[in-house]
Amino acid sequence: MLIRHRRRVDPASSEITPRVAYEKRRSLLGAALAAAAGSTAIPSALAAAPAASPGAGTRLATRPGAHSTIERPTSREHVTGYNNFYEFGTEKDDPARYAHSLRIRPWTIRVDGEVARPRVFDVDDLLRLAPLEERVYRMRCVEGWSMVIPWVGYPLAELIRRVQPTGNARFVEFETLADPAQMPGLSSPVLEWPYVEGLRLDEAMHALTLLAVGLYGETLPRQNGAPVRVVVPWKYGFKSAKSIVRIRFVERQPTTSWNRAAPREYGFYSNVNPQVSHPRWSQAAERRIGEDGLLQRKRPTLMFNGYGEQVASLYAGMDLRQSF
Ligand SMILES: Nc1nc2c(c(=O)[nH]1)N[C@H]1C(S)=C(S)[C@@H](COP(=O)(O)O)O[C@H]1N2
Ligand SMILES: [Mo]
Repeated sequence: MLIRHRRRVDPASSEITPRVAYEKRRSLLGAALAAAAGSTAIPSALAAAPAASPGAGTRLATRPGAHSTIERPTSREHVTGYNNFYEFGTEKDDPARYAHSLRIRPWTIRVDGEVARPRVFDVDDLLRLAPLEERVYRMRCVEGWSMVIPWVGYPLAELIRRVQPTGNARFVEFETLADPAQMPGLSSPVLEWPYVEGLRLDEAMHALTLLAVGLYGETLPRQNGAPVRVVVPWKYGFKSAKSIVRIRFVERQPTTSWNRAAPREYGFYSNVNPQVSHPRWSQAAERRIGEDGLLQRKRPTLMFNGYGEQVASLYAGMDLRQSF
């Protein structure tokens, strides 16, 4: 178990992937994606008014949102070709290769627990729940790489206030799809399925936290967590759960998949923090995907992934070495 786990997170393997091999994989992937896009082309009218049931890669009408970084977005090829989505395998190109089997319609999200108005949302209603914004966020994986991704979505708070959390709701648990018929990675016990993540209620309500339904102006590709996921840009990537089927409001801090798999390595908070090393490597620097020439220097990792001004107050008085 430890060996399998080690293989997954050791950043060295991706660092040493020969550039030529990587480029070749990328171009194959690009061709596959182009073919897929052609076969699922949808009339452009949908951009103005999302259809009853748009598939993946459908144009969305968005407006620019707050908090976007001015850094150059990572190429779409990398954003959709270099992924972590263990339900489809543990290699970075597995999600793009295998996620085609994910059925994204019909899709519902059950929202329940400590709320006055529990509800089952159809994903197509979620697409219209609030105005769709484009938010360009830096994202940092615990493995030591980062990307800049132009997400489409709206604050998760929009959904949360509609279900009216009770006074007992202190945490939010996200449960994601676990269907072995659609997800070949579930045959591997690398994590306990379903993949579960969680946030404190105030983190979930924070203006930066998105319910994401798209990227690069289109509905989410399957490998990025279609049809709906969360995006929490000041935390390591694994907090941003993909392909969510249930959101539960609870009183106690939920047990999460990564914390259960390796409690010493993955805490509940998992705020990006260059001062707290992963037990097996430093978190002080990161490799920006797409800039990974062999001579490219790493970038220093910023506290809260550079979003400290917005989120540091959430953790006032907490020892972030203890609550890592
Ligand atoms: N359901 C699910 N969500 C998940 C994961 C996963 O394996 N399963 N991986 C996480 C990790 S480790 C990262 S870095 C991000 C990657 O998101 P991206 O591929 O869209 O960039 O998704 C997160 N969400
Ligand atoms: Mo990650």
